Amino acid sequence: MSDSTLHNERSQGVSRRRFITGTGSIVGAAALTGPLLPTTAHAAPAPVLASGDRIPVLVIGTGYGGSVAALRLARAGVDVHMVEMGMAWDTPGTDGNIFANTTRPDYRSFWLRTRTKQPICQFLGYPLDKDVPCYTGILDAEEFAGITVYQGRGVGGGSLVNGGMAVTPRRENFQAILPSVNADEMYGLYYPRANAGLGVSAVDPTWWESADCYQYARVGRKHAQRSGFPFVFVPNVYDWDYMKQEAAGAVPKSALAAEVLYGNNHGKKTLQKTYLAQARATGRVTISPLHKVTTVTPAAGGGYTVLIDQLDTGGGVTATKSVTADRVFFAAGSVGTSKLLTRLKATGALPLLNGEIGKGWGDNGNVMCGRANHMWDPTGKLQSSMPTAGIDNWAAGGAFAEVAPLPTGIETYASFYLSITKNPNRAEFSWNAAAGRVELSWQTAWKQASIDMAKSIFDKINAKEGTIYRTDLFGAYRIWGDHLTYHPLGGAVLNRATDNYGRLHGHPGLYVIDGALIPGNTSVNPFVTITALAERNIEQIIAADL
Ligand code: FAE
Repeated sequence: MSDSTLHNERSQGVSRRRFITGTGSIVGAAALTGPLLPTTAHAAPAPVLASGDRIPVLVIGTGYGGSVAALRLARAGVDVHMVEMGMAWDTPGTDGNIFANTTRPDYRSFWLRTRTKQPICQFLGYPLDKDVPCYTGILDAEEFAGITVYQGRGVGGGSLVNGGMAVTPRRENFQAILPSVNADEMYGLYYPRANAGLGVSAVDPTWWESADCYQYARVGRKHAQRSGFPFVFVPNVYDWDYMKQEAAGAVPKSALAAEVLYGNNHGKKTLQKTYLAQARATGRVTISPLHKVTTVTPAAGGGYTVLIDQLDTGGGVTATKSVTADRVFFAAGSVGTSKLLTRLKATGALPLLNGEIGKGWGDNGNVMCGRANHMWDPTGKLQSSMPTAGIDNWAAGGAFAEVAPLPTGIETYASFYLSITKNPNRAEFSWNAAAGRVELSWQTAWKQASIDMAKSIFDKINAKEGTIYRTDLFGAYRIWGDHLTYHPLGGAVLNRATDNYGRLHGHPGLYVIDGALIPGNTSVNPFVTITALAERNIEQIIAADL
């Protein structure tokens, strides 16, 4: 302890000097005049990590779990370094926009691919994928043998690319999924805290009823209700006032210009605008983009040695840094965290992790489909890319279906849905030493359970409306988008691979704080639950460990 404290003070002194030279006097002065807080007298960590740094806390990943950890630790007076393998996404491209449009993918759109791999790969028989320059783009379509897992890459993680649907699950579903967590605390304290921190709000129902851009959702409601299904509005993190101004033509369009999958240039409250902005405002949080953690292993003098590859925008490694951290938070997302931990356990870098590492992974039961409506049921050529509603047949049929946009800019007469189902299958990550990679045991056939559950809604609607499924979205004559997930969950499950607050067994000072903690599904879209659970866990960790 004394050793590591000494190291700490020395390196923080260095960090502070670097920070002041590197960022100028205004921020430096603000940091110095801020309140003195418990763990250190030195206010600001280094702007980017340098090899040899000794730091109190390293957070791997800048998505929901990582952002919550950084903000709360910083507010408790702890200097935090975040490393993010993706880009900062704070600089416009030559077209003046930071992010590419969903309908016109370009070099910014995909993580190190030479050809796009769009979730909907065909339309009206035409293939949609196209060649793009290889670049550290924003959306990763990570391919395992049985499933493609879509994830956000960059400062803000999944918040950069997601639909912003901010759904708190029904309490009984949450209790069934995470029985070791006190639901009173979650629903009384941590879900409200997460919703406030994320800037979640509901769409104005009066505006929604008349807005052209939500005609597709009103058609979705009509069809759901005519078949007797509960249709529920769900909140979102989009700035609704901004969207109203978009609709009125008063501001640059974003949700109404089909921006979502490859980033949103204006109205979405991503983590960059919420948790991470507040974390940075403490003066105690630095973020190193294009830095990818490859190894974490116990350090001789206490704490953990972390190896980090610095990347260029072609994915090449330009430097490898070695830093020592007293505590490391794994917040690399369900897949990122699980892959790291599985490899580090198998290769002996973290030998004391328990046998639950890599287990309990699920796809949140994701399956997509489209329905072909009659000509008298147009869904509108203008569709907001931010969904507002879903069909809740969880109790009766095991499916919650998001009424999703298909923002093509033309009238498609299509209704499109992302269903979240109670798929019981769970996969496991394992280390393939010969191939030098982590594999996932998910099988494509396991999606049949999800298809059956989704059919509990859409077969009935089709029968009632006299309509059919679309077969032109996922490849020739395929009805179901059963090859992917947007919602990876699990792999380092709470109270199994970790204790009941995310402390990894076997290695004190290592924590998991992201979607890897959740055992495979959340019954609804997951980021509010990931955020709320992180809020719960970090509060306990700060109180008990720091
Ligand atoms: P995540 O946000 O994925 O952050 C992990 C971060 O770690 C990423 O930025 C990675 O680049 C980074 N990283 C990974 N490995 C490393 C490494 N080795 N070194 C350094 N950095 C690393 O994790 N959820 C909803 O609730 N509502 C929605 O409407 C919704 N729509 C979605 C739409 C799409 C297209 C996608 C892909 C996802 C959607 N999701 C939605 C899921 C949601 O974004 C996801 O559950 C969360 O982002 C997961 O949060 P985590 O903190 O676990």
